[in-house]
Amino acid sequence: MTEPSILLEIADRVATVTLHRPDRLNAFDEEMHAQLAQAFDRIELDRAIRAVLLTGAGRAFCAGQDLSERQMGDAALDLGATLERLYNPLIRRIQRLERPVLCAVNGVAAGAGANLALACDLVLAARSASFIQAFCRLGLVPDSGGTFILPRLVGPARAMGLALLGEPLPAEQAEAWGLIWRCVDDDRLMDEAHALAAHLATQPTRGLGLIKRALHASADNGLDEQLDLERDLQREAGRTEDYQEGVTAFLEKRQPVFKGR
Ligand code: T3D
Repeated sequence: MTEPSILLEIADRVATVTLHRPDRLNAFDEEMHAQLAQAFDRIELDRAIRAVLLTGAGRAFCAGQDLSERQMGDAALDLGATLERLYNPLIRRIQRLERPVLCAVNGVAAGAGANLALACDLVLAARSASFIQAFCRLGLVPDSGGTFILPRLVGPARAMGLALLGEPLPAEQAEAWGLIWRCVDDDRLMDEAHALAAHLATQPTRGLGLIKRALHASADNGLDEQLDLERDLQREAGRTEDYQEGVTAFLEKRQPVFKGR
């Protein structure tokens, strides 16, 4: 029987998704894309899942596109079409999922693998991990949201350097530059990632989803539009059961028990 290229485990309201082609450094082939899409289909439908943890099996997080699928010298190969069909929907659904998506970068993250990690809401990386905008080495353009996300996270000068040079950015530097949330010791990565995912899964899920929506929208909005959006989203948040619980628990001087509703 062939090994699955995506592992999906659901426990205690957390869905853990593992990219699982370790001998190819978890590079994306068509089958891994298909299995990852199925995993997200399941996560989107299951409202009991309140946090997602994405990581990689073996020594790498993800080496981007599996280049052995691109050796055929096919003049008709349309990479725009593969972005449209495979990578772009993946990035969009991570950003639009109204539940927190945490990425544990366990090793090198290259090409679309780097930008997949950076599209997640919180990124923890092992100290030995690195991020490589490998596209320029192949004559390609950073994709999977890289040209949008990188300059917003690290500023235009560093984004340009990363994209034009394709040099590995070590996890510690990535943290210092504000590219990721935190760099942790390798042997602590998965414990810290599981603990953070478990925490997120007990929080006011709808409120967290609205926070995601507001912060993503701020990339394109002016202050006036953003103030209007905050008004609308706060109205929605204020109607949740979790808001009622948060206020009640505060006044009763106890820990809140949020239900994600
Ligand atoms: O095509 C489209 O649809 C457009 C979309 C493009 C999106 C993209 O992601 S383009 C960018 C593609 N990715 C890369 O260019 C990265 C290629 N990989 C590397 O540069 C290096 O492997 C790493 C820096 C990631 C890691 O280096 P290292 O020295 O730790 O490992 P290695 O020895 O290079 O790799 C180990 C094995 O994984 C090796 O196979 P082998 O020799 O043991 O049989 C290597 O060929 C394989 N591997 C690594 N990356 C890929 C890969 N095989 C296929 N595709 C890969 N991307």
